[in-house]
Amino acid sequence: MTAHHTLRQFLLSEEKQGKMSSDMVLLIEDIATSCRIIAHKIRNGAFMDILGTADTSNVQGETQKQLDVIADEVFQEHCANCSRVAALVSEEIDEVIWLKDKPKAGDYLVYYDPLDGSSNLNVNISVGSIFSVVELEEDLVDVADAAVLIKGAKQICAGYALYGPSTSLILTTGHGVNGFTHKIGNGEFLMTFPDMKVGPATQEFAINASRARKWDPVIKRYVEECLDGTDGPRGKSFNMRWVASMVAEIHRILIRGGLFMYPMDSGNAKTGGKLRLLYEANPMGFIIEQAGGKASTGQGRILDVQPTGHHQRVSVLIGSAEEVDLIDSYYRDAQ
Ligand code: AHM
Ligand code: MG
Repeated sequence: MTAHHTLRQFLLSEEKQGKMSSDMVLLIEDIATSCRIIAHKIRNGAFMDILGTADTSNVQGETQKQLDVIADEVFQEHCANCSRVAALVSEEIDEVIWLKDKPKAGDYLVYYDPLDGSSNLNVNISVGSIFSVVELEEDLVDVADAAVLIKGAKQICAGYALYGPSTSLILTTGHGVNGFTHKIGNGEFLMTFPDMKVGPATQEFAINASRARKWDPVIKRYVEECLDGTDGPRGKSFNMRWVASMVAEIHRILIRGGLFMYPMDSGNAKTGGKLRLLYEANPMGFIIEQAGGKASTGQGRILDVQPTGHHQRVSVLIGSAEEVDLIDSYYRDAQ
């Protein structure tokens, strides 16, 4: 049987090679602990009666599940352990959570969605946690929320945990993408997916087709051409998937290629799209780019979008490079 490296062995070896700081090792370990705890709570959620809705809504006006709130508390508690973390930005919390009064350049900002896809919880379908880390660019005399509005291109770490049939932890620190699986029994994350790659070509795409009437002409054209199969301009058959859990869709793409789309359409144009830039689109974009794929808004690279708000939303096209390039070219043609 293959001997798998533990997450700690991997992190310490990366630190030794100068690929990450000792503070980043500690922070990733704290995030991994959060994910272990959340996985346990999800697995036992039905017994604890926590799979349902909380009597609260978040800043986006979405009704929170009890586990959204619990998962956020777990992240807040554990991310605060690393003394270099200056602030947290959570999907579930309106304000930026400042942990330091006078943050210094190089301090970490952690953006996270503690439980993505939580509408899937009570039907026992995969959900996940997403996280992203950037460094503060300058010392702050006073904390100011505008300081967290940093482009995704500056991320120094991103990852997600997928709570599926097994719990996976996928990580990048800008040196490729590596995947770990939580081993039931000893509690370790062991490396099971080293150096993950997204192939350039695919015959699979994911989009919420119930929104088809709201799509712009480019997305309509792209999807119609895929559905035309071997008789159409693409000359090949496409398969379609929709889990309604971005983490599960991105994980599938990392394993076997594909394209994930949540574009801006006439139904979500007022907010700029559905998915959030800082803690959904940016970390997934960084991971997919590090694996050789692409991440675009249709108007440019997601990682180059200058954030204007910490809960900002964005149009998302992520996955195999040939498909993202094709849709980008359709947007250019349409101008
Ligand atoms: P959430 O952060 O409130 O869970 O919303 C994000 C999720 C993504 O995981 C998923 O891709 C999308 O929302 C599903 O949207 P829809 O309800 O349109 O299927
Ligand atoms: Mg989310």
